[in-house]
Amino acid sequence: MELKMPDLGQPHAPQKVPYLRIATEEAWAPRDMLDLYRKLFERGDVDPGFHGLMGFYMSSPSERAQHIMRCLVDLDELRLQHMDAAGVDKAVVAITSPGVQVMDRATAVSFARTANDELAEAVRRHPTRLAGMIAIAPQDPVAAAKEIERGVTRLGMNAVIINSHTQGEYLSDAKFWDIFAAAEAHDAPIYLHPNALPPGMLPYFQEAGLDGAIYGFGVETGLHALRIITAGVFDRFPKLRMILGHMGEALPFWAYRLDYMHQATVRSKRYESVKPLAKRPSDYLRENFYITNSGVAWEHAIKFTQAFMGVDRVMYAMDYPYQYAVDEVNLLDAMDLPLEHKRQFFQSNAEAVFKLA
Ligand code: 1DF
Ligand code: MN
Repeated sequence: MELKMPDLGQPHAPQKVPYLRIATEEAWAPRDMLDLYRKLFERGDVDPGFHGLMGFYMSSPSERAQHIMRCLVDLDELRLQHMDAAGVDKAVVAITSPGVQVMDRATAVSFARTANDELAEAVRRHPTRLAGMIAIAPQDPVAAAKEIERGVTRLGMNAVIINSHTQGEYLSDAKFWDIFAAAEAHDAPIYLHPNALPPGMLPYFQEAGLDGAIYGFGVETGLHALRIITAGVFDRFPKLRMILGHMGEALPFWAYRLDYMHQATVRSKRYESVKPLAKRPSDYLRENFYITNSGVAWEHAIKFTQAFMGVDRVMYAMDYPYQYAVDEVNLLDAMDLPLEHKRQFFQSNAEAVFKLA
């Protein structure tokens, strides 16, 4: 069998379908966060990955950057108009990467709160069209845990967004685990979304133009998820659930090798940091994770991931506005899948994971 890459034709409006389309990795930016970013860039000494990412989008005259900046700040007419044109019934919105994770601790804690209030208000304006994820500041794990509680109990949000590493630090470090305890206690899945690469990783990718969504994002976010798994987080918090975009950052494709080599590493006692786990790495992927297809409108990859994860753990995402490609919706509608599996992919898995209905 030949696995063809899809051809994207001229966009045409998606057809009416017997399921709702719920997009689950949709980005927004509070205007005052962008104002603060602007000040950080003017000051000069910012993280180079952050500068290469948001510094680009906020200053480039290119059509792509201008379009993205216009879309990012809107949670009303423009966004709903774009959703209508793409046939997206509901968007689960999260603060765009890196959110508050580049800020100093106190600023990040207060910015996360106001961003969540602002997003909750937009969801109240458009309750049938929007849902939100809770932004937190990992810089202050205790405050982050409280914000998860507030987001779930007061703001009606049922998932948390974390934009990968926080200033080069990974959630595999036990100092962050109050965040996992709160997410588990409130049954709020954590969407582990990409961030710009940390300084030690960046040059090898950036010099080839591969640091961003094309490749670097997936490598770094996949690494982050694996660090969480191998640190034993899911043995300590067995009910904790996480979500990965971009086809699980390719981890399902790695699963066999991860299991084999993890066991070999444990047995040979090669690293002090690699301790035995209760289960295989692939078991945590299948039992504690959900995966979205953000960025990948490719039937073969989606079917493989469904076969690996189970059809109830793979969800639709558009990654608006970074990949606003209306024709991808048509490709996904046309996948050779039973209607019930399409409904799970586009609608009912997201309703269950984000408690939407
Ligand atoms: C890009 C892609 C930027 C994704 C994003 O947030 C993002 C990009 C700043 O193309 O630069 O979320 N993405 O998830 O693929
Ligand atoms: Mn994204």
